[in-house]
Amino acid sequence: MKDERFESAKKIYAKFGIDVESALNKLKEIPVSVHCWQGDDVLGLEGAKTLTGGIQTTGSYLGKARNKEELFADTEKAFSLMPGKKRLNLHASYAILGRDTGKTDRDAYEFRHFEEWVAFAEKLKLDGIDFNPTFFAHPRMKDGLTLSSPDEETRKFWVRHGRASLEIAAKIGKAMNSPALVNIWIPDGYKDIPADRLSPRLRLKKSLDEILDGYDEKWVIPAVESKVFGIGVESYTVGSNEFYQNYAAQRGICCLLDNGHYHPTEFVSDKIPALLAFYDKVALHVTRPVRWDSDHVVLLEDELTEIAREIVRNDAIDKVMIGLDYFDASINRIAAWTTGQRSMQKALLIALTEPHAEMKRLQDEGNFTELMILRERVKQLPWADLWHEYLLRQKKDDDCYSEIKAYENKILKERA
Ligand code: RNT
Ligand code: ZN
Repeated sequence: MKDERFESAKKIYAKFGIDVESALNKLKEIPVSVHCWQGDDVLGLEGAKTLTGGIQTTGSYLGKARNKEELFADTEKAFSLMPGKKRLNLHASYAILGRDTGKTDRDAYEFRHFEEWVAFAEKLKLDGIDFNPTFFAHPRMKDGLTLSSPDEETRKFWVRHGRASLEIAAKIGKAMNSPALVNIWIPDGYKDIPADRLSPRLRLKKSLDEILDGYDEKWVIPAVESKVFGIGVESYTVGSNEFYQNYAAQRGICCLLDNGHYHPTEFVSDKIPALLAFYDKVALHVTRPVRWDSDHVVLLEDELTEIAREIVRNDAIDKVMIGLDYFDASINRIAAWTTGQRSMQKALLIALTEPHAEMKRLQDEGNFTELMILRERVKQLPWADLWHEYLLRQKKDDDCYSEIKAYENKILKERA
């Protein structure tokens, strides 16, 4: 029997010239790279007890994953509740070291330390794995610095980590038959007014050159992620927006935009088309900053929808690599994971079912009155009926709470 909600919505959309079947088919093929680090408050599998490097999780909801078995189980549960095509976004700190525990440091990690993750991603039939070197929460940070450190031993250690990460990622990309995005984010900066702003940036530039000296271009897509400030490094960030955009342009690599990493009146939705004018690819960390880079769970809000619109209406679905980056420890982590991924999908669905060509035409004709009226009418379109149908087809329940609560009662509560 045909679903009445969907059939009625289809007719309404048709009046706006929108083919909803084609939109639903596109939506399920847009890969979203889901971060592994929501499951354990970004602690990783190396035994870290605290998070350092200007980022922080807050909250102590029960059931945090404490080892690989728990993290695999929780990730699998969360992924089972997420519709659409998914990739896994891994950090190097999630290495599974086994017998190398305590012996092998980050500068000597190898592909084999991540093979279990590859098997896991294959088991879940994921689209691919993305990989992040981990330049934080580690004793080899010196005075809060890594790749920009004036201490040559420190700087070199982190260069080796970056190089090892690119090698690991190339093997992961090949094993998954899908190139891995390798995102470089470093916490380097100063709490108070620096005496020298240039030298750290020149050292970072040199370190990046050393890391990127010869990598597997077929299986690896390197990216750099800028930031405005972090906790404890409020006055100065070495890897600023201008620094990385120029670096990426010069080196022909990719910029990663995290929408928590700019001044509050700046919008990543506006930065995407600015970069698309110059770059073949743009990577995203989609998050929700509340007053600062707080990494709250992504919800369906105006800026999220605007980000999705810039991807869809610029025909950039194959150019913009969508990744999620948030970590809330104050609520059920599986619910946090699932809600953020579903919000991203909802925003994409909304963007896929708007009459962009018509609206662009009105803009070019200078018909701003009709554009305004159309834009407001488009807001009334019944996208929720399409979402309902999409979830039916994806065999997911809109109300995922009871399933998450059952998992919490059965599995998470036991982790006292
Ligand atoms: C930090 C950056 C970075 C991290 C992850 C864990 O501000 O956003 O991307 O959140 O790599
Ligand atoms: Zn980020």
